[in-house]
Amino acid sequence: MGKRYGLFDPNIRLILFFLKGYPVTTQKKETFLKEYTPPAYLVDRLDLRVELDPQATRVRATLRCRPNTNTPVKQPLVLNGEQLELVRVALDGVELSATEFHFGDGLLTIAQVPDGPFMVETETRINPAGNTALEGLYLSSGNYCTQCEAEGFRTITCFPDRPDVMTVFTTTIVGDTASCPVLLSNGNLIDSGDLGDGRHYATWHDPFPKPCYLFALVAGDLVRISDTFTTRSGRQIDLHIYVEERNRNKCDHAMRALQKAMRWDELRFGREYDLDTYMIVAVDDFNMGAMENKGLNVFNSKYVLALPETATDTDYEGIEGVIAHEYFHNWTGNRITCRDWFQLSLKEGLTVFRDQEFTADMISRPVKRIQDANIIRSFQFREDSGPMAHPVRPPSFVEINNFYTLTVYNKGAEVIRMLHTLLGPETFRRGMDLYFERHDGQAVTCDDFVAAMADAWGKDLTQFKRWYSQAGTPELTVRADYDPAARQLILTVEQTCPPTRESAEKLPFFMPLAVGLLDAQGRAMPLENAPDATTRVLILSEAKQRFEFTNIASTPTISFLRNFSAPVKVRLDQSDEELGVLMAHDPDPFNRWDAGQKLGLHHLLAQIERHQQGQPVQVDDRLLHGLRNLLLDRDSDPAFLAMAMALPSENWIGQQMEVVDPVAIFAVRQQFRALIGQALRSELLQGYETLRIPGPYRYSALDAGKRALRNGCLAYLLAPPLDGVLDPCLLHKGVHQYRHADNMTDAIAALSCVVNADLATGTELLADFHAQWQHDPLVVDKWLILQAGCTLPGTLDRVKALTTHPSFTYKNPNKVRSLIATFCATNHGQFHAADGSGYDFLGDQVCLLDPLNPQIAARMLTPLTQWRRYDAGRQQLMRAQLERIGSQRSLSDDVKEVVERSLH
Ligand code: B3K
Ligand code: ZN
Repeated sequence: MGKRYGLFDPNIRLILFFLKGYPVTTQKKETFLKEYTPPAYLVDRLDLRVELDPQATRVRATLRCRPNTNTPVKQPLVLNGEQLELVRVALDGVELSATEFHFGDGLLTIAQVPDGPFMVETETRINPAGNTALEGLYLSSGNYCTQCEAEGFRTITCFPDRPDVMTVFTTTIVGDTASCPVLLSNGNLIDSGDLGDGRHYATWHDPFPKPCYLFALVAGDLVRISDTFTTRSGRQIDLHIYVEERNRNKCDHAMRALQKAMRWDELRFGREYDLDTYMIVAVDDFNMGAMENKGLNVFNSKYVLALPETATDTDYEGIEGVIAHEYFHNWTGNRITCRDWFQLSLKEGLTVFRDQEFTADMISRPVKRIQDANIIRSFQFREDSGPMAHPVRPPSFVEINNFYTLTVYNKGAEVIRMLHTLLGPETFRRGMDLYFERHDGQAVTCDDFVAAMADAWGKDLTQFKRWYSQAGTPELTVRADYDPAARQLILTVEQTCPPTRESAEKLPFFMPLAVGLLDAQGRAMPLENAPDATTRVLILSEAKQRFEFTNIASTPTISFLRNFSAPVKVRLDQSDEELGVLMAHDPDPFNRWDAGQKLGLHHLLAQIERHQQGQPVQVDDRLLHGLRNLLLDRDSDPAFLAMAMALPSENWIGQQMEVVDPVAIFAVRQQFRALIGQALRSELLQGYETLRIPGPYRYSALDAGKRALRNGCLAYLLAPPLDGVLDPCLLHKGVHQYRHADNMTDAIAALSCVVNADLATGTELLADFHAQWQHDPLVVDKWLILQAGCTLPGTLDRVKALTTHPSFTYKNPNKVRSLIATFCATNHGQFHAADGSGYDFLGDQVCLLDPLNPQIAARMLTPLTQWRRYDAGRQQLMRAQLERIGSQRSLSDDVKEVVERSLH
């Protein structure tokens, strides 16, 4: 028997011991936007000296402070400081006695400070090896790294840990020469040397004032991959990616992505990089994707490392997008930052919009738009209708880490996109330029951003700002009345928005609705007031509004909400015939895709009802006909066709149901896939053969699209019939592809098909896969994902067994996400088993994770927050788990906030 890990891992017990050793901080209170007050003191300069030691790192800080002129009344100096041991405090060079300061409840308070500028020095001790929360300074694979956003800096040293205090940092790192040959921090290296005692040091100076959440420190045994970038003004920037030796050969794609992002930001937004060096460090243990620390990004290795044989096309695309996102933060986030954390979307929504635009230019605009709209509809809408619903600018929070959400990020990006649609690209760009010109070097609010846009546009955006203050997804009801005699179409649009925590009554939103009309033959009808003659952008601002279309020669088919021009739900009755016209002819690719989704949804929902009544599932000919046309389409982008071939997601189907029946949704969707696989067998086989790409693997958008479509064909062919056995010839195709693939995309696609079709063969191939890749953590994640996502019976038991497998550890967030979140958040058919076993499992996992890593524990809880959407039996079982978690003796603020919001 192998070594036991998991709960009984001796290392974990050691860590629990260290956690207990920390001073206990009291429970956080809810913070409110309306209570914002400017900082009483600013810190112009911070000199840090960090002497690294795994258990006892010594941090000496010198803060040059001055009173903030905006605060009239003299106040004590209050610095944040948590989970650290305070050794010494001095004011203007004089050590303070115990009565001259107070340290407790996460704050260091010095009551008496001089009227003018003054200097505070502190010495603190911290324990990076005991830090499993991965916030502040911690160790990953033996290397030191930091994560300070949002409030991690206060666990490194005492400081006003708030983004509106912007400081010039100079950081000296002292470390063991042998184990930490590399010592990095933000900005430029200004000094380094040997200390003669087995240690060396490096001093970094960052000339750009920044909030402390952008501070970073990295130290360890890393290799450097370098290249350069020449800016449009001719400056040469050194680009370095730091990784562990074993990953040296996996950085080419990330480096190219960085160079592309740098060029793109110059061309599209006129933004040039400012420092002389740009560094990226890849670490395996990281709570999220990456972090935009000034000049020194720290990345989850998942978003840096790629080789054709280890990374899929999706990974390649993800790397390009995340590298770009963090790079774009240099202007939207770092040079112009947030005044307070309520303004998080100021940087995140805007930066997501920028990375979406970048990826659209790198791959395909329609494909990217469909992907992003899918995220909103499948996941953000769900968040918006659950207990964690909050506006893009939340009015309050207990733990800010719980508000790094789809709403702040992705809906925030949709809000920016609506501005882009309303203003048009040129005016939008002028608004961006104005924003940069006005606020460079400042910590500002979402209001400041919208003001720049309003000024560039010359119109008032007061009503538009409701998107920042009202949560919930607006629902539009659209009625179309065509009068052939008057050749007139009237669209009547009504908007409502369900009540949410922060506001029961919603005022109407202001939004652009892009609309086109098609005639019976599918031709675009010319429209008056339409900039491109066929798409008109209606501006909805009232609760109910009428829009007239004149000179409309025949009954039109309406293409509503083109390009998903607003993040809303739409009710517009359209027949299958109309959807067929849109599916075949809509010049707007988003709506062409969406028409197919609507048709699929319509049939799936009807069959789910039949299934619930015990009747057999059938697939309508119209749907098969539509899918066949897609398979025979040789003109469209294969990536688009791959998405059009996919059935609506289980989440999206669930959102159309009054009471979500996850098991029925899963079963019917599976049967649809199997029935489609049988009915279109020859077309799918033909597609599978003709889409084969000759030659070795190369990542390109076109090839990735072809692989996606081809693997989509394979997935339909291998969809297991619920009441029968899969044709062994087809299974063999999957096995063959897995064994002969020269790249991870094709290998994993085939393996996934086999694992979900035949348990015995799947188990055999999984063992082979593990034997081959057990030393590559990112590939092991894929191995876990396949098993946790397996839709054949018995997955929960296999997942439980995997929690004690040597390849799994609770200390690595990627592993936890791969195993636990894949099962609980994506394997709906099994997680929602009526006996509550899935919920019970998640309850256990959250309790187990919370003392180790509260951020990750709180994320894992998401599926349980949705309990109100299910039938009474499931509601009770899910609720019971939330209550069980809530009753744990010591619970993090992160998990407590999610549990409490979910139950009350
Ligand atoms: N700004 C970071 C996220 C920090 C999350 C803190 N819990 C990554 C990003 O959005 O680019
Ligand atoms: Zn970001």
